[in-house]
Amino acid sequence: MTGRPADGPPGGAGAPAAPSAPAGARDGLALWRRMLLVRRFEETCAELYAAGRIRGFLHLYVGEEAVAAGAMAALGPEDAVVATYREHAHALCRGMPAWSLMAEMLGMAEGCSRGRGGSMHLFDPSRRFYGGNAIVAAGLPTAVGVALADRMRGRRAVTACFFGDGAVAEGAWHESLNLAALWRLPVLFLCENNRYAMGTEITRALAEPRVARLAARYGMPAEAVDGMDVEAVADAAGAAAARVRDGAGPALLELETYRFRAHSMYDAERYRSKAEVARWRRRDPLTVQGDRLRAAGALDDDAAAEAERRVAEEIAAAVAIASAGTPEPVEDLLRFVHAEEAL
Ligand SMILES: Cc1ncc(C[n+]2csc(CCOP(=O)(O)OP(=O)(O)O)c2C)c(N)n1
Repeated sequence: MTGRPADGPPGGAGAPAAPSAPAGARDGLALWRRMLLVRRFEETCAELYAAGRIRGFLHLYVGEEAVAAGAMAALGPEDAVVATYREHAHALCRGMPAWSLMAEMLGMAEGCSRGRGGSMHLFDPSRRFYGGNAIVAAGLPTAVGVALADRMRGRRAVTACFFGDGAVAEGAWHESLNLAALWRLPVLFLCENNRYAMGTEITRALAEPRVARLAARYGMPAEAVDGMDVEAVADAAGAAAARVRDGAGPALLELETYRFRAHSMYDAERYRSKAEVARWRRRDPLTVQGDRLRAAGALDDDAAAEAERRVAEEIAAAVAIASAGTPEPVEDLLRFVHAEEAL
């Protein structure tokens, strides 16, 4: 089969027992489960990459899950999302099925971008998910454009725009914040401040390393938030998104987080110490939320094991479906290079 199935897995066989949770849920256990799905999905991607089944670049989000899971819980289906090249978590938390992402990773025609985009270009217009983007800061002008289009069409929607601290040193970042503030566009800027842009530590790249302070100079409300705590992210994003949706203009959250793994699959990590990584690992967002749930009596060993089992099942089904997919036929290679109508 060469077509792209709308939503159900191709053929139905091997369908996940539990489909990916829809975006927008706001309950502590659901947030923890969503982070668990992202973590295990990416661990599986790392294995498939090592086995040579995923090619090209692969940037993992391990350690940063609270940001995507928490922020996405503040959005509804009418809102739009623009992500970066480290966007598996954003896609999963937006409710895209794991199998369509996995098929994309393996370069199959059934993948969410027909196997042409790979890890860095996940896309799903049916969920208003306007993609990952390989170019640092390129999502910001896109997000401003989407927000402008929504306003011109009279839609009451927020565009959530994720980007890294590395994007802040780009001209496009400043142009986008300026225009969004000047025209009071409904953009929620979400800085995933993991302290490093590849091997460059933030204080070596930014004269003002407190991104929220920079954003405030453009006249928008901006605050720094603990990005290892999914509840803190969801609270801050919920409040900010509500103001943006009500027409108050753009806002920015600087989510302080950390990536536990290398920048991409190959990176000697000479720019940071093992002790620093170990220090941040003690604040693993899964542990922070898991401990909170256990203390409240909402999670125990049995429930955790059951959640692990369901996630493992969903991912195994995703890999099976993706593995049975169709590599793009050679005769189709020039399709979509130009709009179909133009051919
Ligand atoms: C315009 C542009 N310049 C340089 C690069 C090369 N590059 C890829 S990732 C990266 C670092 C980006 O760091 P950050 O925005 O903090 O995101 P993170 O990787 O930390 O999630 C750079 C410089 C690029 N992809 N695009």
